[in-house]
Amino acid sequence: FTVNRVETSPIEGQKPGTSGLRKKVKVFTQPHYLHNFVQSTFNALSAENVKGSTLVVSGDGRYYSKDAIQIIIKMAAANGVRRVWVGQNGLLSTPAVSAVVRERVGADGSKANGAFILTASHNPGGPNEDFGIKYNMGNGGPAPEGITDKIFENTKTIKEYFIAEGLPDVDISAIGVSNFSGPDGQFDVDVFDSSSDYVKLMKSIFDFQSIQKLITSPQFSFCYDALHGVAGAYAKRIFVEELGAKESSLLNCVPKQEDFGGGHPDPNLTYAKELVARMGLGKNPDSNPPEFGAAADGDADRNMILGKRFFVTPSDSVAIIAANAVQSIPYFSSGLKGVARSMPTSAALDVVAKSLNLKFFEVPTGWKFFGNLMDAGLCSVCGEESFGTGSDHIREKDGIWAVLAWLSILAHKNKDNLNGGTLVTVEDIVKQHWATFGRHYYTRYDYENVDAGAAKELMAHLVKLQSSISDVNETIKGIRSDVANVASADEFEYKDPVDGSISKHQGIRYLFEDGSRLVFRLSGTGSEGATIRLYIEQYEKDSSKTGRDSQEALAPLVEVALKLSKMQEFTGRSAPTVIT
Ligand code: VG1
Ligand code: CO
Repeated sequence: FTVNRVETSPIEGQKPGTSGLRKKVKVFTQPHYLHNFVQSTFNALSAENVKGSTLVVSGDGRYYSKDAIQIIIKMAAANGVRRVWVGQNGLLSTPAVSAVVRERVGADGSKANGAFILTASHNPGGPNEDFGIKYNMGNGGPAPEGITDKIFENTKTIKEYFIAEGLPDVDISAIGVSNFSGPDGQFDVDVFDSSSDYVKLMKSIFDFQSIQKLITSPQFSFCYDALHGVAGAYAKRIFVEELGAKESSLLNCVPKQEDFGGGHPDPNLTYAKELVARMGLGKNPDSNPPEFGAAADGDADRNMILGKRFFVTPSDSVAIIAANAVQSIPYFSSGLKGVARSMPTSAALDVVAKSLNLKFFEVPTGWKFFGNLMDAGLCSVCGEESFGTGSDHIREKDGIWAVLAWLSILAHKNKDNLNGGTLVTVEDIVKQHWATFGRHYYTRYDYENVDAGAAKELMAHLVKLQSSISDVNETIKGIRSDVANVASADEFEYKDPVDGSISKHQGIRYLFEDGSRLVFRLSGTGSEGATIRLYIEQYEKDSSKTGRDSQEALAPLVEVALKLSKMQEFTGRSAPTVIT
């Protein structure tokens, strides 16, 4: 092939958000749109990560992925990349990409320098929905802000990009290496099995034998919903082939990835309706639900954990995993290096960290902030309230890992019960946790696709209020006299303890004297309008009061949040679009 230099000009709005660039497919398919972003990324990387490098390109298989992969292969070749690694059919879950970057060794001994992940994660897919792209570094984690800022700057000044001419489309459905030659010498495309590296890693972390004993025990029952996303392929390999789960325990695990069967591949109580009903919750609940249920999002980095008729909040989930990791998961048997959560995630993890005397970190929203801590050996387990949980085995959150972590805890707690004893259930584990550590009542209200100007005004209003805490407290007393006083209020700012970089404006916080919190943020993953996220949290230490319904327990704080922020006035919305 030869290298074609194509003249182009900047296209507005290519700023990567919380997790890469996400836009409607129609935006991505505009002339030069993807090309500009890919070239701007190559230009933001140091030369050794481009020339002669090894690049992973794959994703969750959503609409436009196959075209995008061919474009990126051709641009990689033209920019001097030595080899591109592609999961079969272009499929790799986000955690599997991270695992491949960190663990895979090519037949010629090569290791990956970085990856393009093609996904818009939990956003719907299809010709009228979302596509997305993000770049991950050689540690397997999302590019830090220093790099994403540079990419964005490059998109504003780009004049040219490079693309191979005479390089045929590569058949990504067949495993094997194709060789080509260009001006810089040889160029290879290596298509490999999408799940083997990931499965191998999981087997090195968990005790598959003891999980298998649990899953195949007649006392236990299991169900997993991939919401038609890329998790399906991994679920079949791991839960059915390795761990002996029944094929019928898999829901929506045959990928319909181009549009996820028309659904919204987000594992929460609103969008994972089928699983929720199967677990005996929500509308039309099944009468005989399984003991354990879980779901993933489109790219399989998120997880929702359910017990029989019981929902585990993600904030509790990470705390419970941290509290039980050393006893239940071989990978952690010599102890945890530390734990971390994103700022809006509840403080359930803080209480565990304190009691186990672990290092603890609070970072801004988005997985990229955990990577530095992990690379520096400061953090083993971390999580976000948005159904993200993971560990330092990779540098992305990991949906199937979280399920295996829960199965490990269940297997450990039930190791003597599987011959007819009484099963310790998911609900038992959570309630026991609350009894020991107290409960953080928690809920998140999302106002999706509101007018961007109105959302900004609401946020500005909340910042302005922070200048007088006594006025805020007076207002609150007028709304609800049974809510504690605000002790302090600010905008969250983070100084990375490893590289000293500072991230400002990471969410508006109101911190109450009794430990309650209200947090307001604008989403950085949407592709249309603005999404306001309101996070509400209240701590209850008294174990006789930890069994309440969370919406009921939080009602006073919710009322304060909505009135203080003038939510309806600014947005015209009387109710959120999603409550988790
Ligand atoms: C959301 C979540 C955040 C998560 C991010 C990416 O971001 O709140 O916790 O890390 O999605 O998850 P935002 O900016 O919309 O609140 V995923 O599964 O979309 O990669
Ligand atoms: Co995701």
